[in-house]
This record gives sequence, C-alpha cells and structure tokens, in this order.
Amino acid sequence: MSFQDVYGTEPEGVWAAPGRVNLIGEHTDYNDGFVLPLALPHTCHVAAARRDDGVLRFHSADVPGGAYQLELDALTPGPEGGWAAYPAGVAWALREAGLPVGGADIHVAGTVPTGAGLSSSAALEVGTALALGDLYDLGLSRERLARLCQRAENDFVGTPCGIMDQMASACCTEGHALFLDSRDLSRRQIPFDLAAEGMRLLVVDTRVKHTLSDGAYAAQRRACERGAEALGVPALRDVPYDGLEAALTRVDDPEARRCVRHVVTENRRVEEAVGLLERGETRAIGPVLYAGHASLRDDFRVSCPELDTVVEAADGAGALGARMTGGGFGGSAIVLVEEAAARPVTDAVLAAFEKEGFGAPRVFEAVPSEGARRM
Ligand code: GAF
Repeated sequence: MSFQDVYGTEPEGVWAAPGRVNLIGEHTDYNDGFVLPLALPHTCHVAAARRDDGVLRFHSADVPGGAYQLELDALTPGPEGGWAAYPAGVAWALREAGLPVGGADIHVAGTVPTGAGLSSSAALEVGTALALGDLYDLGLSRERLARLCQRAENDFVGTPCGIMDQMASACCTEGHALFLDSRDLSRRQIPFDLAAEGMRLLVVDTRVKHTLSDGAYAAQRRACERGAEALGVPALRDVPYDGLEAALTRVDDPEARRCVRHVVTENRRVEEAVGLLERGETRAIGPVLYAGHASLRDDFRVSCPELDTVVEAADGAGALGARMTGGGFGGSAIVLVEEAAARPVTDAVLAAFEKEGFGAPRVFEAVPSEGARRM
C-alpha cells in the first residue's frame, strides 16, 4: 500500500534513510570511541505530509495492521508503542528540544532487514526526522538530527544505544566508510571502493533475531561504565592503548576488565583500519577484522554460535577477514573476500550452517551507499 492508498492524498515529499554495517569499532560508541560504518543500499522510505491538528498518523507497508494515530501533546515515553514508538519518539524528541514540529501523516516502507543488526530502527528514526525537519523547516544539522534520533531511542523507546547507527544513516556517503569520533562527532569519509580493487564485502544475516532492548546490551554498557569508574576516567576512550596492561591491573571486576580490554583494543583497531585504508592497503584490514571478532567473542562476549560459525567457515574458505557486526547476540556478520572467492566462501558458510543444524542465513553484498536524503 502507498501513502495515496492509505491517506487518499499525495505526500508532500519522500525521504530515504539507509541501514548500515559497521566495518570495525563495535561497542565503542557509548564509550566515546571510534567507529567505521558504511551505509547499505537498503533504506527506509518515509512519505509524509503535514497536518494542522496536532495529530500524528503512522502506517507501515511492512507490518500487518501497522497503523497508529497519536496526539502530539499526549506523546509519553514508554516501551509499549510497537514500531511506531520510533517515529513517535522522534516527534517527541524534536518537541522536547523546543522545535516547532506539528502533526503529520507518515507512511513508511523499507528494505532494511529488521532484527538483523543492520540498523533498521535508526533508518526509521533518521528518515522520520529528516521528513519532519524539512516539512516544518527546522534547519537541523545532521549531527543534531542524529542526536535527537538517539534521544528518541534512549528516552522514548527505552533502548540505551550509542550514536553510531544514527550518524551512519545520516552522514555516510556513497563509496566511503565513515570514520566517526563518537565523542565530538568529528568525522572523515574514508574511500572504500572494493569493487574497483577486486574485492567484495558480504553481509551474512544469521537470522538469529537480535534486539537491543532485552537487557544484554544495557548490561554490557554498565560493565564498561564500571571499568571507566574503576580507572577514574570519563569514558573508556580515555584509556590509552599503551597504558592498557597497567590499567587492567587496576580493574578488579573481571567482567569490567574484559570490557576495558575489548574497548581499548577495538579503538586501536579502528585507527589501524583507517590508516590501512588511507594508504590503499585495503586487503590488510582482513586480519584486523578477525581480531575484532575474537575480541567481541572472548572479551566482550556478545557473539553467538551462528556468528562464530560464519567467521570460522569464512576463514577456513580463505576470506580476507570476517567479524560480527552491530550489537551482537545474533544479527549479522561481514565477510571481506576477493571477488573470485565470494561464491566459494558463501557456499562454505551455507554448508557450515547446514552441518550445525542452523537455519539458512541470508547472504548479500554490502555496497557502500549514500546516507539519508530527500528523494
Ligand atoms: C548497536 C547500537 F545501536 C550502536 O549504538 C552500537 O553500540 C552497536 O550496537 C555496537 O557497536 O547497533
């Protein structure tokens, strides 16, 4: 169903915001650290038109019965909003920031797989914020827009995510990965044109549903905070790589200690990957990806048997690098391959899943695509 089918009029505009994969830099964003995501060609399309009665209507082409009608004045944070909590949370965050946003009819349709760790929620938030920002002429910078979307997710939906996914959806550009400092949101576009270099980046969606709101993500965040507190720093970003061994001796809590080690080494891996990409040594990021996965599996402990199987099978079949991507506990992995190895590596992953008795994963190519825009 289209906007016209649902609301009987044409929308004033259509906006698109992409999902993302993260090349490296996992669970570093809420520690004020570095990340290196790229936007997927998969997007959330938001068609919208203003209303002058303070009412928000939401309809989704993808969710059966996915229609909601809410009063702007009555928006209250809480977990029971279904999918509409994300766009409603954006309207709420804009108003909380004192911005003159009014009612709207909104229709969304998307191609970002949900629950796959590919930021379908951030795509929905960013698409909605861009639409409302344009319709009500709010003059939002991309940083402010991303921060407001994060606020919607943190304080309205109730998921304690960092800023990576919203910034990736809002700020990525075609043919690049986004090197982002999560502390001050300074960033650099890093050329990442694998096709030109004879390589491919595969995404393997394990189809193990991942959700950020089930408490495990929040528990990891708290362990990081305990680590920072034990070390007397504002965030784990402030622990220098060179001082890591000494720092670890000062963290008694074993869980926090493992988290400190992951975050500090992961920030280092992002800087290493950026350096390699900027020097044109793209193939050399492969081992950095494998090391990142080992750290997430053994230190941070957010992997799962399906994600480990992807990485082991890909490694065994000669992939350049592979790692889980996103929050973990399911979701997707990425695999960097020579073009000619894309098929055999994919077959090896499929065979390994069958052997383990896992459901078949979905495999597709990640082409670095443009960030959110008006269509
Ligand atoms: C999820 C969160 F939403 C991000 O903010 C980030 O923390 C990521 O998990 C892990 O790197 O996608």
